[in-house]
Amino acid sequence: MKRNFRKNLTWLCLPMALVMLWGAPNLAQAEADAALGTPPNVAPSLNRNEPAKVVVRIETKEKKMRLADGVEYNFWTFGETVPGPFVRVRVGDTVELHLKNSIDSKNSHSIDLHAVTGQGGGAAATQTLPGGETVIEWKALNPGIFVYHCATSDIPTHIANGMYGLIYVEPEGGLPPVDHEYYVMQGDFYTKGKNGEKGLQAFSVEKANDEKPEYVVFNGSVGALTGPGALKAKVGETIRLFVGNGGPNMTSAFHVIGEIFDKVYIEGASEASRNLQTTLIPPGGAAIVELKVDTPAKYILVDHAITRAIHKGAVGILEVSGEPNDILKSIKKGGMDSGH
Ligand SMILES: [Cu+2]
Repeated sequence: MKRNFRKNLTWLCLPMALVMLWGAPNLAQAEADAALGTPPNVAPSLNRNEPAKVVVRIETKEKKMRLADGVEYNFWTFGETVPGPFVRVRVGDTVELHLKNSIDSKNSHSIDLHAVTGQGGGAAATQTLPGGETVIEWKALNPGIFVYHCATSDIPTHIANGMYGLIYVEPEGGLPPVDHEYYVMQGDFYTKGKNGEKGLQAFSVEKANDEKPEYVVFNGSVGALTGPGALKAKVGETIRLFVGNGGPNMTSAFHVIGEIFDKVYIEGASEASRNLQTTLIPPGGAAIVELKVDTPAKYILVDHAITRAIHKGAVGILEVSGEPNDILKSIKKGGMDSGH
């Protein structure tokens, strides 16, 4: 009898202890941590018909990473990647955003989300010291694809070091389903050493002010989207690319060699334009690009300001596998085989 009483007491105390440790669940409004996407992956579609309260947690970290073969750079990041995590919410949502700054950071950081209406896009309230955390709550009033970036002085330095990412505010009903969604973001980098100079490279304020980058890349490094990092699809599939530009300075002439964009939500507009070849993506801007891949090939993502692609790194590959067909045929070759 006594033993049973003790046993029952244990079972009663355990849930009480858990509530004390983690706080009582708020049954009035269910909250959920937003799933985040690690580039080149996006966060999954929400499949929600109603707005909700969502919690987004991002940590800023300063981290030495590869910029190119043999070239390292001390990146400042959201979530240890460049670009930072892909955030996905729905129009009408209330978003509680926690910005943590790693204890190991040497600098304060913050976040200005272009999806936020209000002072500094959240930057005024999120200036966060190393080891600290700030929290804002905001209403997602407008649907679309938006850039977020650090806005702590010196702002150009923080952005040039890699502090940017994309947040997608899904419209009511979302977008039509596709086979693949990918997350690509361009950025320009200003190293003291010239392009290709080996070793750990320091940031050059002079080159940034002159807007003369040594590197222009997709997803934070030369080759991030080639080789094992190439985006993949099969013939006949539909692909949606969320393409952002962190800058800080270069406007992207985004193009996929060998494909035509079936749809582009230019600068993230709500209405799509059809059958485009190249779309301009300004620093601090983004577009949604959709294409159906009709024939197998290694399609090449570029900034069509082509020096940046060929000599500064702005190249990615969309590798499409499948049976060859007669959409493009070689009839007679010219004895040279170096075209793209
Ligand atoms: Cu920062």
